Amino acid sequence: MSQSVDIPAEPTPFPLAAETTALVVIDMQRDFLLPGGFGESLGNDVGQLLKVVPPLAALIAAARAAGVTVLHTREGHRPDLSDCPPAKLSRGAPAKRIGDPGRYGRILVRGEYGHDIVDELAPAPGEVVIDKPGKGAFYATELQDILAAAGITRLLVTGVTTEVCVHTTTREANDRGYDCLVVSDCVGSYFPEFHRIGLEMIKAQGGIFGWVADSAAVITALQALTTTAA
Ligand code: TIU
Repeated sequence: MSQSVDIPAEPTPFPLAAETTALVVIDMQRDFLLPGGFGESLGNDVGQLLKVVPPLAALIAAARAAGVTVLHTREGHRPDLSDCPPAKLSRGAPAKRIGDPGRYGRILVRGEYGHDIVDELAPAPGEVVIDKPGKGAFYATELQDILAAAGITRLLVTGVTTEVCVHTTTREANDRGYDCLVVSDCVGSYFPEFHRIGLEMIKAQGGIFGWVADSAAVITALQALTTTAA
């Protein structure tokens, strides 16, 4: 039987076992985090997202040490934009649209520098990277098949942005039967109020979408797993 350690979380403790858990790192892409990318083109203060990087780097390192699967996602589209719905392309009045040339290449286009993950959180060799056209990581991707093949039923959810891709992915996962813990300081939003309320919404009503804990609590549990497995 696999070793399990409880993470003190809200609304209840969250049992953590390396074999059945994946750390999902959502869309920590240059286009969302760096000045001149898609996030800024939407009128957002990208500085709000950069503070997620140091705690998330520490969490990823702890997960790898404990043998927890680490998965990354990237939001983006084919170069011909055939997988980008017209409604997504035309929504709002951004300074630049998806597919336009930006400071880091064509915005949110696969293969471009800006579409890729920031250097500090680069996937390790062998870690799965899911390319997704939507906000949720399950829609039009192979994520569910990959998790099922690996026997993973519990997700530690991190990345950006709290109320958009993190929430959509957590809701998609919850409806598919996964237990999700959202790591509060490893998710971020351009809007601090949406971030705060977004976390409240996850754990409300007895954990309607899942659990919430900070990275210190999760890392302590990961380290306990690492120690007992050694
Ligand atoms: N705009 C915004 O808050 N988010 C996105 O467009 N994508 C993700 O959240 N990844």
